[in-house]
Amino acid sequence: AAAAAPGPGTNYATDDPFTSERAAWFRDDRFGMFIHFGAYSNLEGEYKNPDGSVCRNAEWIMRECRIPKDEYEKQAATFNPQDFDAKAIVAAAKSAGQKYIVLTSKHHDGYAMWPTKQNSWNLRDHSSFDKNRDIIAELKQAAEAEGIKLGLYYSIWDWHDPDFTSSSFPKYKERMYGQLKELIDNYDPALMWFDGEWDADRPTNPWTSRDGEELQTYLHDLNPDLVINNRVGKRRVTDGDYGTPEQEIPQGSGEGQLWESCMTINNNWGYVYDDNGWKSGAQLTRNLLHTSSRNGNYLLNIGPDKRGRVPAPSTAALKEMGDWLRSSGQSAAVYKAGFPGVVSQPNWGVVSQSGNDLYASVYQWPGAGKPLHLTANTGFTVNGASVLGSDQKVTVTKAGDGYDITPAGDATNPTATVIKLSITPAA
Ligand code: FHN
Repeated sequence: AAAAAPGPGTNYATDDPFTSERAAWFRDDRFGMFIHFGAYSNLEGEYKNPDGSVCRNAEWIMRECRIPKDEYEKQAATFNPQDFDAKAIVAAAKSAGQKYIVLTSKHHDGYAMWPTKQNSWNLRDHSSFDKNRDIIAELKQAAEAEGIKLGLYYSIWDWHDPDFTSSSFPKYKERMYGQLKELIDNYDPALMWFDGEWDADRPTNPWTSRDGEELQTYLHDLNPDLVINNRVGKRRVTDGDYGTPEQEIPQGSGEGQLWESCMTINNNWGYVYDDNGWKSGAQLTRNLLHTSSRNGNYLLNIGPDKRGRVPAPSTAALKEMGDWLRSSGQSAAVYKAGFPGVVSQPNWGVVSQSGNDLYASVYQWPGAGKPLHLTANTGFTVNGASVLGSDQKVTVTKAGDGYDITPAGDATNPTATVIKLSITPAA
């Protein structure tokens, strides 16, 4: 996945998402929850072949394990996520400080997680789940009650629909447009997160740049405020509103195009019963600090199990992040904060800027008696400095190409120590 490319962020909505009112919430909120949940979750990472051999995968299990369509359909018919608890998921997002949620409404296996009228390959018509429940409606309601925005992921690539071929693609497209209209009419998402736009085979992907432009125009006709990722087209800077690096945190300033880095907490997007590769809360928090200091958003994934339950280590990591953000006002380094125009990023941590406040997050202290040095790119004066959550004195002196910062005594926070500098830019 390409990192956010610099350039004018103009798109087919004819405004610039980097400055538009429409995308203001997305720019400010910085931190979202991704949820990979679908018919694949029912297999929990493992498929037993008729010969007894076992094949392992997460949300790609249908294709990578070459599960025959009728077999995959058979297993999906037993899918019963009876413990899916939208309120608990929203509470987990809230505990992390996440401001929006993006749920996979349809992944590459084509299975719709809402009662679509376009086909019967969906959670209501092809499962053992309560026919009166609609998990997207539940999530929407729970999110709205907590002031959290709902976004929906939708895969263009479809392994299940027989019309997903070059020759009968128009028929598929019609159903796809129908499904997208249902999603917007039923759940009024704030954001659409497309995927599966890339060139691929088995089945080949006939999606073109032109298809992306048409779709974006169609969606903005339905809801002019919709925020859309760049995989609606072919990830050009003009496709959608923002770039989508995946499992990586790009360097650079992020100027010119909005971006959002999506990442897993363990090693898979979809649930895998023995995936214990959990990243630590401190690591995830630093990733979030890093993205905001580069004008990016962080979309952190959870993969509920076949009953719809969120793995406890995910919930714990999310809470750890939120606890850190909430303590001592450290969240100011993230929300509404971005790339610091006035200083360069240091090698001992990251700096973000919000108005005339700089937030220097320290990961690595330079050594006893040595100051933290900040290189200034433009002239400014420092009016005040403090360590968030502490009343210790911080000395700031002009030095070389910028400023030296020295807290009095040990200011170590195992996740990051945030030093706030209030500045006045030179006239
Ligand atoms: O193939 C998918 C993958 O399963 C997952 O959904 C990620 C999330 O960004 N996107 C795709 C790969 O780019």
